[in-house]
Amino acid sequence: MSLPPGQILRSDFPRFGLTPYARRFPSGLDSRSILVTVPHNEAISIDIAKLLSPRVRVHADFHCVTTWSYAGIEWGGIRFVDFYREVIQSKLPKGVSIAGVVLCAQDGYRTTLLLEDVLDDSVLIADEIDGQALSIEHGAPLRLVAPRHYGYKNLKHLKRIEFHLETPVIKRGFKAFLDHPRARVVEEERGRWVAGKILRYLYRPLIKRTVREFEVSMNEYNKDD
Ligand SMILES: Nc1nc2c(c(=O)[nH]1)N[C@H]1C(S)=C(S)[C@@H](COP(=O)(O)O)O[C@H]1N2
Ligand SMILES: [Mo]
Repeated sequence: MSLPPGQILRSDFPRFGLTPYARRFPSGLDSRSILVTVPHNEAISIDIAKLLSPRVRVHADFHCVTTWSYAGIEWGGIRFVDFYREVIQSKLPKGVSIAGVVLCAQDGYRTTLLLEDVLDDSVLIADEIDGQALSIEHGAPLRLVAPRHYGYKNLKHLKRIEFHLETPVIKRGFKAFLDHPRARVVEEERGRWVAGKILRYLYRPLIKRTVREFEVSMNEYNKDD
């Protein structure tokens, strides 16, 4: 199997992220509702389970910016592009065109994607992994799946999607350096300003500690239950 540049295959699919989020867990695991905002409109709540958009299954590999990859996941859900056509397009005032989205998660994590990237056929709002309901580890109850983009664009515990007229900017200063507006895996867009080839070596040493921290937090959460 051939991997994208700089990636190393793992045999497991770890719970992962930025460590401040390791101890934050989702609630409302049975709900498939998200809040949606479009310009010049009130936020609306959409129940994904009630949409006409067909359910699909997509096979994909997962690539974290820190250089680990996990192969052969089957995600289940609806295509973002179908959701966009069914729910969003009719709510846009005439002449208005969307540039990008801000995705917001229950744990406070946020990320952005360009509209053209999020409307790609491979992008899902997913509620299943390998034929099972999404686990807490991998983003319950809903997660964005964008397999052509690094893991950090694949937001877990999705609670709100904002549609913006301008390319959204949510990270400034040092944090902006970690966040590429597109983060395409084939282009090795790991971050801004510094080449992906260099970032490989800065990120790789963080993997072990991060996996451990997320694992410990998950075990503590399960113990309290
Ligand atoms: N809500 C939320 N989504 C998130 C993160 C997070 O910390 N919180 N981390 C991101 C990063 S950096 C990665 S690599 C993937 C990890 O997904 P996994 O835990 O299913 O392996 O989730 C992404 N989405
Ligand atoms: Mo990541």
